Amino acid sequence: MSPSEDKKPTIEIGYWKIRGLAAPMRMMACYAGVDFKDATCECIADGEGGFDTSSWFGPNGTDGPKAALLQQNPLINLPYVVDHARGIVIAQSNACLQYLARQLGLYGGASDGANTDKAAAECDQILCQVMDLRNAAVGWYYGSGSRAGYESSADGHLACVKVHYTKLEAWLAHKQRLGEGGTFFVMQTTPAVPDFHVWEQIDQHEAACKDLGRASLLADFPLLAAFHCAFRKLPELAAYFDSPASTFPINNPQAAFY
Ligand SMILES: N[C@@H](CCC(=O)N[C@@H](CS)C(=O)NCC(=O)O)C(=O)O
Repeated sequence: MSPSEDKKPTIEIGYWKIRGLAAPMRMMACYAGVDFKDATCECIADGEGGFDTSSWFGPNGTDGPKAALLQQNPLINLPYVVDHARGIVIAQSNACLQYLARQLGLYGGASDGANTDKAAAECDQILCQVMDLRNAAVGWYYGSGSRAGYESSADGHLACVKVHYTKLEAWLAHKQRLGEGGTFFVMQTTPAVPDFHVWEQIDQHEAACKDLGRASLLADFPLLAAFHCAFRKLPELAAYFDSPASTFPINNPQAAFY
């Protein structure tokens, strides 16, 4: 099922109208076949170096959707997840991803023989590992000061990406050695919650390399390359990849790359 704005779905995913941190959540909902409200806010560049973020913060900075959600969760941020059926409002990406994973049966589970506690611990570790990678990437995209600064710091950032990729590649090799699959990060034949975020980070870095005229980072990481390819072909994700959300910009326009 594809994202919908007009029905009244139980799950609402709120974020900027970009891929950023919400893409894995949108993918998970599509993968599980649940209808969800994709509540997007737009950050608009005014062309003079300013950015209009009032669709989230409100015209006065404290009178937008954020202010209303703050009444329900003092930690509110973007992304957020609301489970309307149960009156639960969640902030912080990993907490949102973990909540969705529990609700949608994407926390590893025992469906292909995995031990549930072991699978959940594996999910949590990979989620933390990929968040380290994402935080480094955001520092590069948004913190380089200018496009020139972004380009000149590319070597440094991409060397750091390779350190993360080396760990993730080794994890897949380890799963293979144990006879526990090795195509996906936790389960043998199906994705679990961290696969969605790892795929998104790999894909964002592939796009960044292409934008800079650089070669794919995956040539040295055959297991990550195979994962990136296998995940993209999952039939359950066809609706997501056919939806506008899959082609939203990667970052907001304050970034050197979006
Ligand atoms: N640690 C938080 C970071 C969230 C964050 O930095 N959100 C940014 C966009 S990526 C934002 O614009 N938040 C809106 C706000 O501050 O209200 C998470 O993982 O969710």
